Amino acid sequence: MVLFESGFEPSGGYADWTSKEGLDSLTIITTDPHHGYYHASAYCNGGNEGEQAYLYKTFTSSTTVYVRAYFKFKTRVPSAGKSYNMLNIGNGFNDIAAARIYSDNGTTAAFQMRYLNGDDTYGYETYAYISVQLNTWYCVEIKVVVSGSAGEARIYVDGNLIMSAISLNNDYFGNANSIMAGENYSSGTDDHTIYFDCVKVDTSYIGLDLVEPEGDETFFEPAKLDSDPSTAGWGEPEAGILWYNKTEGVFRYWSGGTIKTWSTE
Ligand SMILES: [Ca+2]
Repeated sequence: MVLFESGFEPSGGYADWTSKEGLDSLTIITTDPHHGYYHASAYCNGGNEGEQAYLYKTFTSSTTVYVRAYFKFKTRVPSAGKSYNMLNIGNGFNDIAAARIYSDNGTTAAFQMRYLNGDDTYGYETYAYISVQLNTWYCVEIKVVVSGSAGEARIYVDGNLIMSAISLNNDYFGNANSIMAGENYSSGTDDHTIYFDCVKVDTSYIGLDLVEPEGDETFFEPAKLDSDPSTAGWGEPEAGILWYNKTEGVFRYWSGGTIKTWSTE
């Protein structure tokens, strides 16, 4: 069951999120979307330790929650011994599990998982086999199962499970009912930017966003389509990118992980 979804379409805002948090800069821009027309950009100026610029969303609490988002790290990796925390599942503002990138040398970075295990006590696991590259979109997904003894925290990158912690005691704060995406306690003192897009929360595994369609197709800015084909008596398009297939003469759009044809029914 989908609990929340935001790709910042069709109008480029974040009104569907609960709040923007942190003192650093979080903006919605069109520079380099993973999908559609808009994406988020979180910038920390490096003035303080533990800087924050992120979007916060609460939803119906659940024992099992997945969150998936795409991230592109701009500017620089964390300085030596530091991390950028870009995605969390929590209960309120309390973290249950987080996806981060960590650098031990200030030159290369690795994905890292932080997970609750005990009474406000956290464990860490670092996956050294992927060297995180700048200017590259990564599909990052976290799974948590909340339990006093059989809790789980897992991280998938680009559809591959890379880290798992099981048999956790992670119910100290209660069930999962929130996510945080962007810069949530970035450490180090270097200014940097993280782009993100295509955020989805579900009670089941989400996986990769769909690949770009191939063939004789033309993409439109969704905001323009909102006003145009409605004159033909068609219903409102669902959120997500729309395009026109010239060969078949139909509009198509992404919804629920599949390609659908946009029509009156
Ligand atoms: Ca988008």
